[in-house]
Amino acid sequence: MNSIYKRKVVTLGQFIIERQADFPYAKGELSRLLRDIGIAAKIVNREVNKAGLADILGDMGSSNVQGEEQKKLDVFANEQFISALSSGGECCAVASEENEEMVPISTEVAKNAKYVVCIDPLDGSSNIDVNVSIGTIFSIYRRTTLTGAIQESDFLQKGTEQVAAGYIIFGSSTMLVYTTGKGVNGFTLDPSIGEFCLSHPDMRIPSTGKIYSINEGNYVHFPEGVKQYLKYCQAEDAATKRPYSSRYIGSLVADFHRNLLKGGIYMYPATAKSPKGKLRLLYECNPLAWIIEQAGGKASDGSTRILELQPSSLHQRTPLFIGSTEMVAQVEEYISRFSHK
Ligand code: AHM
Ligand code: MG
Repeated sequence: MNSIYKRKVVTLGQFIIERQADFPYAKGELSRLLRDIGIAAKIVNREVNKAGLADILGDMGSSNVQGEEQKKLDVFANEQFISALSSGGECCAVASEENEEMVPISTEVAKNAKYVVCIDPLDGSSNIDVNVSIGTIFSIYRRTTLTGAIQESDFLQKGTEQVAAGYIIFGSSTMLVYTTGKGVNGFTLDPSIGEFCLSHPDMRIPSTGKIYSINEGNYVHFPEGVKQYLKYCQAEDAATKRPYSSRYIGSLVADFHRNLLKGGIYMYPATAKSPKGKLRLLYECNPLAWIIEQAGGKASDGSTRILELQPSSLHQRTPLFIGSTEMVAQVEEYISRFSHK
C-alpha cells in the first residue's frame, strides 16, 4: 500500500480529546476551551487571508462602500476570540490587550465557569497592514476566587499557575502551537479540510542557536550588558559559529516561532524610552515563557525567570529574553556583569 494511506492525520480536536486523560480530575472544560480557541483561530485566519481584498484595513470607525462600519483586523480578532470564549461556558472573564479593563462573561452558562483567559488577539500591529506574519497569543488560568463576581486578582497570578498557553501564527501557513504542561505540540491548518492537523509533535528548541532577534534601532538606549552581548553575537569565532545572524520581523510570535524551530534568542530589553520594557507580562511574555520552557528553553526578564514574576496589573510590561537556554543564560550573565558599571 502507498505510504500516504498509512499516515494517520491527527486533528487538533482529536488530539485534545486524546490528551484529556492527562488531567484525570478535569471534566473536559479545558479541552472545550482549547477547541473554542481553535475555532476562533480559523475564523480570524479567514479574515487575515483576505485582508488585502476586503475593506477591513481602514481605520476603525470609517465606513465601507456599503455604509457598514469597518473594523480593523485586531479589533475583529478581539471580538471573535471573546465571542468564542463566551459561548462555551468554560471561561468567566477575558483580559485582552485590546481592552483596558477585564471583560467579564455575563452569559448564564459562564456563571460557574472556572477559567479565565488572557489574550493578545492579534500581535504585531505594525505588520498587520503590510502582509507580514502576525499572531495571537493566549494563556489560561483557573480563577482563584471560587464564588462571587470575578476579580482582577483572578488574573494576577504568576505564569507558573497557567494551565494552558499557546499561540497562533498567521504566516506562510497558519499554525496553532500549545502546551498544557506536557510538552509542546504544533498543528498546521490544512485549508482544504479546514482543520488544524498535528504537524510538529513534541517540539524542542535546540540548547543554542545562531540567530539573535532584537530591534537594533534602539541600540543606544539598551542597558550596557545587552550592548556587550550584541557585540559578542557579532564577533567572529569559529568554535561558536559566530557571528550569529540577526533576524527581526517585529512580530513577536513570528520571531519566537522561528527561534523555537531553529534555535536562537529573542530580546526586548528595557530601554530609556520604555524603562519597563515594551511587552506585556500576562498575554505576551507568560504564555511564550511557558511554551519555551516546555520545549526545553528559557525565558527571563534579564535576571528573573519570567514565570516567577508576580503581576500587579493586567497590562504590566516586562523586559523579555527568551529562547535557547544557553543563549538566554549568557545574556543574563552579561547583564549581571555590567549592571553596576
Ligand atoms: P503590539 O502588541 O503593539 O503589536 O506590540 C508588540 C510587538 C511585538 O510583536 C514585537 O516583537 C514588538 O512589538 C516590536 O516592537 P518594536 O517595533 O519596538 O521593535
Ligand atoms: Mg501585542
